[in-house]
Amino acid sequence: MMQKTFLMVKPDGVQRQLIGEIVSRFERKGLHLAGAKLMTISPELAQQHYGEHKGKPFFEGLVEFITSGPVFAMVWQGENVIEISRQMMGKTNPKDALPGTIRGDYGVIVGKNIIHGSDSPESAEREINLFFNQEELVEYNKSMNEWIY
Ligand code: DAT
Ligand code: MG
Repeated sequence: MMQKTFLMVKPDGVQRQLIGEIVSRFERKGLHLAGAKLMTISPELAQQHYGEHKGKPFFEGLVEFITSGPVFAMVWQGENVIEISRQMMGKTNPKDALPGTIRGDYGVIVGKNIIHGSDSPESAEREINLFFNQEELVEYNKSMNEWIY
């Protein structure tokens, strides 16, 4: 199933200079970059993005953290990209994330877990539309794709 997903290097990942490392992992996997930008998230956007967590004890801290510095927002495309990218990110809490995953390799605590990724086709569509305009998403072919599919 060809899908798109929304992935984002969080402020901790940007400050720790992990953008290149993270992009590189998805590129080498064979996934296809459809859009990307460095941006600062407004409190309004943060509350919308994390709307499902409103009312939870960590919500205020989560909004404060995600707005605390620039993030690197991305759209990636590929067969089953939502599930594949979640696997590559690792479990939400870095203490449970396996070595070899992004959170397992670079994170320590749940509040600073380096990367966000959509967890379902519905959240992917919602989050892509929240962060990107249609014209910011680029359609193009890479000849390498015939060696991946
Ligand atoms: P994920 O980012 O793996 O989709 P989530 O949607 O359950 O995880 O939570 C969103 C973010 O909120 C998560 O990346 C880090 C933060 N978070 C989740 N549970 C938390 C907790 N118990 N304490 C502090 N922060 C938490
Ligand atoms: Mg989530």
